[in-house]
Amino acid sequence: MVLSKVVTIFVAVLSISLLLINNGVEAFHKVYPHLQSVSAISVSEVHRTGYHFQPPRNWINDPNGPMYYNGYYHLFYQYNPKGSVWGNIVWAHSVSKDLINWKALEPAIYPSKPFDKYGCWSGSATIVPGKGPVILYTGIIDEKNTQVQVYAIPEDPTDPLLRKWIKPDAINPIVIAGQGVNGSAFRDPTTAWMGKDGRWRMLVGSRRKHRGMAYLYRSRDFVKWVRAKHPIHSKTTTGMWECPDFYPVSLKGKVGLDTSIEGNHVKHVLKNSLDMTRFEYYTLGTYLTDKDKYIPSNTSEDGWGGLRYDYGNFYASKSFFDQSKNRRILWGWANESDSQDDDVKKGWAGIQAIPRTVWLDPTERQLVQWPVEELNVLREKEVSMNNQKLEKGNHVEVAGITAAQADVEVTFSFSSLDKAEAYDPSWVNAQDLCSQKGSKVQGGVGPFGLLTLASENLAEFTPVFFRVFKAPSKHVVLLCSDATSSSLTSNLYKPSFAGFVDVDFATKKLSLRSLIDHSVVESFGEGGKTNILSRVYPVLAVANQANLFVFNNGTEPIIVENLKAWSMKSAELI
Ligand SMILES: *[C@@H]1O[C@H](CO)[C@@H](O)[C@H](O)[C@H]1NC(C)=O
Ligand SMILES: *[C@@H]1O[C@H](CO)[C@@H](O)[C@H](O)[C@H]1NC(C)=O
Ligand SMILES: *[C@@H]1O[C@H](CO)[C@@H](O)[C@H](O)[C@H]1NC(C)=O
Ligand SMILES: *[C@H]1O[C@@H](CO)[C@H](O)[C@@H](O)[C@@H]1NC(C)=O
Repeated sequence: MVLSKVVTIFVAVLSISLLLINNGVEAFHKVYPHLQSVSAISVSEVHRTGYHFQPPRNWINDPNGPMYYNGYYHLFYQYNPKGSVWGNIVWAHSVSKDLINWKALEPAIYPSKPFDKYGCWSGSATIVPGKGPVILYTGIIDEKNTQVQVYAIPEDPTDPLLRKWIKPDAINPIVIAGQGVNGSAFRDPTTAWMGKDGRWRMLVGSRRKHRGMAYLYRSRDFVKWVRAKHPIHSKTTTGMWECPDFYPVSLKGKVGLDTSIEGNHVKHVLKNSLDMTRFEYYTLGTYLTDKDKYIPSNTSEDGWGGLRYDYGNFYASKSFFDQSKNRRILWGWANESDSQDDDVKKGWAGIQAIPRTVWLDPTERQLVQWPVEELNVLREKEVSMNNQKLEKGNHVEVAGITAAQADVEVTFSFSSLDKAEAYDPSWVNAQDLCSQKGSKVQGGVGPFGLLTLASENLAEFTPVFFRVFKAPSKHVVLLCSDATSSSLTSNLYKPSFAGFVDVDFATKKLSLRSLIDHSVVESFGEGGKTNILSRVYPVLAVANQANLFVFNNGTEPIIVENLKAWSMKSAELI
């Protein structure tokens, strides 16, 4: 790999859009009319990922309609074919046999009808028995961003790649906002499920004033949809609910379930992406099928401080049931942490996180996620470290792999929790705590963990680390992924992302896996209980100048019991 590869792709046609688009009120649809149709002169490769999903150039956001059908995984995603900031959105389409290597097809859905003339926004796929795959998505019908729901099916259901999609005029749009529903806040239909009464159900995200909500619609034939009297769930002060996702998880084991499964052996998950905070949260709960109501469990906080799939940069996520391997898979979008001008210069923006298998933790208090097993086929050179002791202030290199494109799994242990720092009950926000107590603030038990994308002299590094605190009746564990020192470049968003980890300390061990990929560090704490994705843009720690270390900055000595790290091959994205 070379330090800075700049591949010239196109002779630029700098077409600057003269369209005057009203400035979308929602943060995510913030528009930069002067930038949205500026095509890339060249694509800067230095921070492009090697094995995360991203197209060769341009802007991407939400994953859409993921599914497995007739031997292929399909990933659609929001894509600007003309530039590297949001705008001109179509559904790009890629297919894969293994969720890691992808082949790009022509965009599947793009504005072509009065009901989607101003945009084809997010949506979901449902495989309807006897009918095949159906996509429901949000069409934009005017310059005021009025939203309706649209029905699309493959033109030729026998085409294994499902290349062409049609939107029958006779039935579309299938849902309009209707009485009492805010038509400019009415989007992102979910995958549908079938109730015991034989009727299909699906949700559409919305808000009423500041109350976030998911409207419920029912249909017998998937074409005529009627809104239920009550939303399936709503919550005050949470603002617009984007990209709701609603599905069952099994009480036993990691097996995933078809979205229509219900009963005593399952819990349900409701996830929403909060436009006001640009973070997601989910609750676990009970789906009362007779009333078509969802009730979050009393162990799940229903609101801004609730459980998160990921405590970093991860939004607009969507899951699907993979019937070929009986698992549920979660996709999420990670945006950039640089500026729009940087994105225009580098010619691309946005990646998809590595798809994750998701299941219910045996405690039934949270979900657990883990990168799909197929990722392991990209592992090549392996190095390991065993029983390495780390005293306070030590950092030891994990040498011999391509540290800018790597996968590392490590288990740390320690012999006592006595030195854990006292926990102050006012520390309820993990991210604030991490920004106060970064890797440079020495502690008792921790901070210890990995220094990823580190330059040799640690002028740049992104630490991913644990820190253990002692509260009156338990220990509190913090996992941080701190971008503060990630780059010598100023003018970047460098958050100290963090989450608490629900740990049973019987063993005095903590485990961590990090997927390191040039400008992304995607970490899974304690087997996937607390996960954090960070986007970072080092200038020194790039390509073969990047290093990986283990470190400890707490007084309690830490043992690296077992560490395995791999150089990762690049995925094929053609
Ligand atoms: C309808 O939604 C839009 C977009 O979120 C918002 O600006 C507007 O205030 C909402 N209207 C009402 C009455 O809540
Ligand atoms: C939560 O509900 C369960 C029953 O479902 C009950 O046993 C438990 O005490 C409740 N916990 C709290 C904190 O209310
Ligand atoms: C460990 O703490 C010392 C003292 O604050 C600091 O100089 C050093 O940078 C820290 N190490 C890391 C990896 O943050
Ligand atoms: C990603 O970019 C950062 C920096 O600009 C913003 O602060 C985030 O709000 C944004 N996240 C999403 C989901 O849009």
